[in-house]
Amino acid sequence: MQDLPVLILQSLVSAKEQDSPGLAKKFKVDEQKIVGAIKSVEALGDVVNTQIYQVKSWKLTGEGEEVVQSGSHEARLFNLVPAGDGGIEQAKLMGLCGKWGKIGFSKAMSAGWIIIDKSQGSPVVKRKVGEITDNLKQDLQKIKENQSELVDEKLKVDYKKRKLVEEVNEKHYKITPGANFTTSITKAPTELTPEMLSSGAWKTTSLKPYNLEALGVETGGGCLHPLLKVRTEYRQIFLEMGFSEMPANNFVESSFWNFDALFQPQQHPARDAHDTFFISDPATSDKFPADYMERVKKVHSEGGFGSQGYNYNWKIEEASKNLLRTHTTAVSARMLYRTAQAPKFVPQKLFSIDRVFRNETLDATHLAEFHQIEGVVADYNITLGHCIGVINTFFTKLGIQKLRFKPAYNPYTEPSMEIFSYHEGLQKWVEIGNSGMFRPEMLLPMGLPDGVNVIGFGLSLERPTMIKYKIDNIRDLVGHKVNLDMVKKNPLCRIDKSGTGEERRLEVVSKRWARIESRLQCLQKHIQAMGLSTTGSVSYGAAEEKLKDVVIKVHPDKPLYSLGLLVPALKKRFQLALSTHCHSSVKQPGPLMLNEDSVGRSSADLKVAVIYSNVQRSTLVVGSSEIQGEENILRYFSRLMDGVTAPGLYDTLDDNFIAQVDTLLDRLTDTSKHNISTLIPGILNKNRFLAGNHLTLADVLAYSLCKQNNVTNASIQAWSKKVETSLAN
Ligand code: FB9
Repeated sequence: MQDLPVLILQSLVSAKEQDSPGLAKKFKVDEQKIVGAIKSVEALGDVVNTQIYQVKSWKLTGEGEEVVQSGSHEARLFNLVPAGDGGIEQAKLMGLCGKWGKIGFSKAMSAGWIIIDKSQGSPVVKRKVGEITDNLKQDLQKIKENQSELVDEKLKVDYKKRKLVEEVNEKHYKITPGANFTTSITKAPTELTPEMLSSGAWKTTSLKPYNLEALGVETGGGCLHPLLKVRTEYRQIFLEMGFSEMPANNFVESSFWNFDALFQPQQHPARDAHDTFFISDPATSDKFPADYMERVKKVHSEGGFGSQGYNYNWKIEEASKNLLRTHTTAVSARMLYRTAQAPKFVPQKLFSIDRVFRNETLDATHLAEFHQIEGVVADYNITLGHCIGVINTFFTKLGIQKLRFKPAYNPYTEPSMEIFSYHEGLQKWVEIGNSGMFRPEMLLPMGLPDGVNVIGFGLSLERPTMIKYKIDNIRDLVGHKVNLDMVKKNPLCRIDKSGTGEERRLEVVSKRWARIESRLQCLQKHIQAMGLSTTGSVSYGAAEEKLKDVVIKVHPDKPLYSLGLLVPALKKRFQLALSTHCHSSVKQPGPLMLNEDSVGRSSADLKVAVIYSNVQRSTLVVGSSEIQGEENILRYFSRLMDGVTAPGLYDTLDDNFIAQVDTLLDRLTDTSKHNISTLIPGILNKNRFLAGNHLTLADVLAYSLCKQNNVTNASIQAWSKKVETSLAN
């Protein structure tokens, strides 16, 4: 398409304002193309001013498209019912319908199109009417052609419930001529060339200014897989507890260390190929400490150390078979044996987090391999109590308080316990690990001194990672089907050790809502006191009037520049009477709050009187209630403007975004912790505005705070300019 940006600029000559949907229709191109062209014109500096606004519109879902293609479920079912008295067996009819049969049937029944005749034993469905009109299909057709306004609101809500349509927030652009408006786009040269230097053209050529705001090319760079992020957290916890990491970098292990050393008998079911991946080449190992192997053979076959053993014919062939380790407890066995070789026993706290392999039936939470997290503590006279204690300390550091221990069985520990914790979100006890006291039949053959006990506990890395990143199918976490974006973009794993992460945030948000609700209640009480009802859609009339007659006490050193910014938007919605007064308590009044075409108070429907007075924080007085703080006064005005005039500054944003803006407002007002001269550039960083590419109340407040504190620098200046222009129009 001939140079779209030029066409758009030319369109601004005739009409002083254009918007992206209009331009898309005008130039019969996809709106995204228009948005792209607008962005390239925007990059030319102030040739145009742009403003984003959101429009809620209805879109068909996949199922909605299907209804438009082949008719509503109820219509398709009706057409399957033969006309006349014969009808069709209900069971046969449902057999003919797809998964939409049930909804089609109930809708056709409630539409009075069909009846069920149960008089002949098995129910027969018959037509109740000769023909039908598929209104649903027609309505969806209208929505498909962007004529959703032709469909009744209540019906649209019902179609939304049937997941046939969805409401989408479409972002559109409004553009107006900027300070340096022109229709000719001369692509300013971006490079100083030798020719320019030699020809002297550099003197007259204006080079394209560097766009220091431009987002650099996303530097790919590596990123940690979520599993490894959680591993880092678990490793940190072990190190904090004084554990040192075991070398677990050998996936291939001998049956001896994986099973025999752990006193797991050679006929144990886990040792057959159903559960274990045996290696065909090299099939066997032969490097074993002979004396130690002898002792293992003995304890298995005839017992010893007070144990009767398993009394079977222990074979070295079986022990020499190589396999993919089924648990990192094999590594613990090697490390405990090495510990036992030391001339003098040294207590040990060891951990490992690495891959183990089990030939298991694959399902949504099990693959043939997973990462085992294992902790081992070896010392004189440590008990099961120590085991429980260590495990409690470990999980407390994970923010998991309430643990339960259930007796269990492992071939290499006695007693053994499964570990359970109560999961608030899942509202149930979840098995989060296993543990036990390693058997003397395992420890004593190694040569560990009498009296040395060893506790061990283990869990998987995958399970906590899936919970942390809300992944319910392990194939979305590991394997070739993983979407790399999830890997790249998954947030930092910050295990909230206070164990109240999500709840904490919800608590904060609910506290915030409680505060807002309490403000509302006091306002409503105020209205009631004025003897006016607040129920139903009775217009508040006088009460509402009262709401829009406000006095704002402002300290002259902290003028409300934010209100100044909102005046153009307020004027669009109200007959605004804005006046500035000075209380006798202040010597030097602050700047005048101007509204050049301010109407007289008598004909105004929004009266704002600013009184410079000796107040700590700016205070808005409405009726008998007060709102303290510039950030809350702005919330008040944005509620008054309810998003019609100032799209998306605050109230009309979705909850999460409001919470984000709220956090920004708190940070901006909490000067005890933040100095805005560093805070704002820090937040701005690569964004156009404080909360991203979208102007919000946070920018309005920050703008005012910068002016109040004469904080300025290049990035703040550029951003302030954008805030002013965005709100000026
Ligand atoms: O990880 C497991 N569950 C788990 C762990 C953490 C979690 O979320 C954290 C709170 C945030 C949620 C769940 N399990 C162990 C329990 C079950 O999932 C279990 O069904 C599956 N287990 C694996 C083995 O499956 C055959 C998890 C894996 C497991 C089991 C036992 C050990 C290690 C891993 C062990 C051991 C051990 C025992 C004694 C001495 C030394 C080691």
